[in-house]
Amino acid sequence: IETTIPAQSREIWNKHKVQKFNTADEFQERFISHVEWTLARSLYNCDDLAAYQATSQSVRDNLVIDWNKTQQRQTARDPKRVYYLSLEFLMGRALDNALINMRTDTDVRDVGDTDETLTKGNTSREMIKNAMNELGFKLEDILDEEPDAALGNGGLGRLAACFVDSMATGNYPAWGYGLRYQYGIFAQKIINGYQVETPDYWLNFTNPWEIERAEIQVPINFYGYVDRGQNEKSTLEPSDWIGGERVLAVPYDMPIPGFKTSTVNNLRLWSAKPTTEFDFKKFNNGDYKNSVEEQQRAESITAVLYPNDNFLQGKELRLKQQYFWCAASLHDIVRRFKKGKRAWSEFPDAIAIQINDTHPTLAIVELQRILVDLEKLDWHEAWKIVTSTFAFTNHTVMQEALEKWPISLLGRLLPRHLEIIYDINWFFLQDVEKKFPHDMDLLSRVSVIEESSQERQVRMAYLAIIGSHKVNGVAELHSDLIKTTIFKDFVKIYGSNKFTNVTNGITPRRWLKQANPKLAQLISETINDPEDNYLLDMSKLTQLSKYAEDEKFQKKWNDVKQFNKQRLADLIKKLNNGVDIIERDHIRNTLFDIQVKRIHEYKRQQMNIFGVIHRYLTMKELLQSGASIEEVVKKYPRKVSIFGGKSAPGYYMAKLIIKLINSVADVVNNDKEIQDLLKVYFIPDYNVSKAEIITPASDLSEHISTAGTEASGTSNMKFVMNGGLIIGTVDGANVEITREIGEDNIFLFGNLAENVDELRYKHQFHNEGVPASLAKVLDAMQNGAFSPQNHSEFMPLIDSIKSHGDYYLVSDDFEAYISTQELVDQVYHKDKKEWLKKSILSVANIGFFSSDRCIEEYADTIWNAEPVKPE
Ligand code: 6GP
Repeated sequence: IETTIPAQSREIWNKHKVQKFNTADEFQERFISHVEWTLARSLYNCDDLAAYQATSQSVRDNLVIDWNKTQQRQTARDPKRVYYLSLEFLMGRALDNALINMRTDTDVRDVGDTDETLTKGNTSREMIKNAMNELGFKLEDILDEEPDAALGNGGLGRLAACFVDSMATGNYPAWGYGLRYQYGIFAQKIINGYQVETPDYWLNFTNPWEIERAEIQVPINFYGYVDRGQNEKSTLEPSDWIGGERVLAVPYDMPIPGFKTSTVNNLRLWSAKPTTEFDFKKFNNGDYKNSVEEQQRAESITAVLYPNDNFLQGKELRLKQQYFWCAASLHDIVRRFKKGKRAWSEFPDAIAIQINDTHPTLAIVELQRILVDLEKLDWHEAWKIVTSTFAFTNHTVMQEALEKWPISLLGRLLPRHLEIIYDINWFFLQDVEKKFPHDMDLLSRVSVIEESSQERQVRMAYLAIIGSHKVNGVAELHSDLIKTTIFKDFVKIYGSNKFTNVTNGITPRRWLKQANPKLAQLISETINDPEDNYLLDMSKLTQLSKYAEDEKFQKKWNDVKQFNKQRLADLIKKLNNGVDIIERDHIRNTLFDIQVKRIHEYKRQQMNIFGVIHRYLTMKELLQSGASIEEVVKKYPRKVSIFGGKSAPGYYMAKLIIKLINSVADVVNNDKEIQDLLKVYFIPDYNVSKAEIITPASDLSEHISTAGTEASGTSNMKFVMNGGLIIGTVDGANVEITREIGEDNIFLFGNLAENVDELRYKHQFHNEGVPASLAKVLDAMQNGAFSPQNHSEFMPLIDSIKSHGDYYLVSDDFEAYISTQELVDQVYHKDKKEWLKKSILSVANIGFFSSDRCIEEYADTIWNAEPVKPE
């Protein structure tokens, strides 16, 4: 590898080579130097926050050494590189994860300490925990000081975070590219039952996990015009894009440590800065303040994450974010490629770019622009390179999420890119015409330009398909659906080989080892794997099967669950102003029923809360007809319904669902007659670090989307991996989860995706009313049972079912939902052994859903990339 340091100086460099800490002692020394030198604090004013920062800095030091070596190794071997472009990386906290993944050079085991934690599944984490204790700090408290890196909305963003973990763990030479938002997803407060959004200024106390690369500044242009000289060349020839607004993109790097490997990959997040260019005209006119203010506006590009999940909000600033990030990332990728001095035609052999949904689609156009306008390649030669480089993952079939940008906006912001899009479309439509002559309908259906009545728009998904060599869905059902619905015409045009499936996965390091240390320990003991190798090969979990009915083992298994339920109850108490929702003594025999995810009508939290209301009303009826509490308990055993999730700030119906949940909680939790038999709680500000406490505590979790709407879901995998059972519809990855764990171990119900169209049609034209069980619920709501001050408060939820066609088919699935819930109660309370057996068998067979498997599939079938293993 090249360097400008003269040969004779290298000896000195090597003599003073930095070293990782390997022992508790060395860690403490490093910690104290960071307290003193990095934070300029001391023994006398080191609080938990400072301790968190000094610990993170120390751990980061170790990671940076491996990070540098990883980059050097990859530069030397020059393998095919993978770039994962995602507008969202919902990383959560970094420190605990780093402690679990990090390797010290000597892979420290017992360091002479007799603390019992050192004798079990020994990792650097235990070593540091003890070292912290000696320094006067509790690791748990220190970890709690870290704000979540909440640079994402939901499933799509968290998937990207699991992927970078697995790519590092699998030693893939892979980088993530995203944006460094100053404000992540808003913090959610619940005030009088309503969601209130407050800003998430997560960088407040500075972020020890990022390394600013201030020396790299990529100029990014917007607006302006295209110049093709005097004699009007064709748009296919190199053209100049001139003028407009200019900002700088500065990268911040986050080290991504693999598990049980010294590979540390990079997540590069771009931040917008003003240029140092200056408007001298304004300045000379004496308008110094305004000339600075305009520049300052540059920073607004990366100020805030758009808080919508599965929904397009067509704002100019969002399009600016997208281009800013695509252009900066491609500049970086191309610069790195050029260092290798290879021919352009080899670009696709050197690089694979995966685009996470359509948000990075402009990267396709930008690469074409770079190749044609700047590198002067022939248009078709360039296009061949582009299409062999990109691959596209679709994450939703929801119409309202499919990105479309008005031609007028795109053309103004990116005039040259619009020309290129037109040309891409032109050649594409010519090919279609050749294959399917005179099919005007087909041409207009697949055109990248939608000629709708109001405004012509660019269909980003179509552009993404045309510009990629592979298109994948995220679960089998979803990948089949996109081929028969939204992308049907493209299957006809390209053949079905272009379309493939990679079922989602989750990282077991965070979602098992980190979130559920007790279960992880029980597993490693039981399958005799003290080194936690099962976290790399989850098929090892099948060894648990033989203990599924072993009473002693079942007891241990149950104890872990009880511990985790207690931990969640403690969190809820803290969030609930110190008031317990469930009495301690009752936790053990209370079923924890959890639904946590973004609030969306298609995810049907409304059906869940209607089910709770139904249960409540029926219990009341039983009591009023003279039944004793004991008799009621027989039919409706103790249960707490826990909800959590954010609504997009502008999503009226989702916000109303949150309010309904809180209003029902208010009534049910304060009903003396019902006692502790039924409780409802909405956990405010659901995020990754809360999910780590919530997920291990479920007995049952709900994944009850209208069939065909949830592309995959990933929390379903997390809950099962933590020994919770699922109630769910035949949707997304629930289908494959069922196949893996067995249909006896999951509670499926409801209509199938194939029947949805017909049911919707029926609602439109023959309104048959709602089933009696649901009518009872809706009537109570309408009578103000949960809104005594305002009986019509929840009418929009009622109307959407009764009068507006029940698009999400709540009325069609409600009875099956209720009866399946009753079945759940019976198994849980009547046959605990059976329940535990299901739970154990589920974990034993969930290995398929490790994101390691998922990344391997991408590498083999889409990227054609190989790992680069450290020696
Ligand atoms: C989500 C899907 O809704 C979810 O089912 C899936 O598990 C997840 O992506 C990861 O693939 N989609 C989004 O969050 C989204 O915004 C545009 O799609």
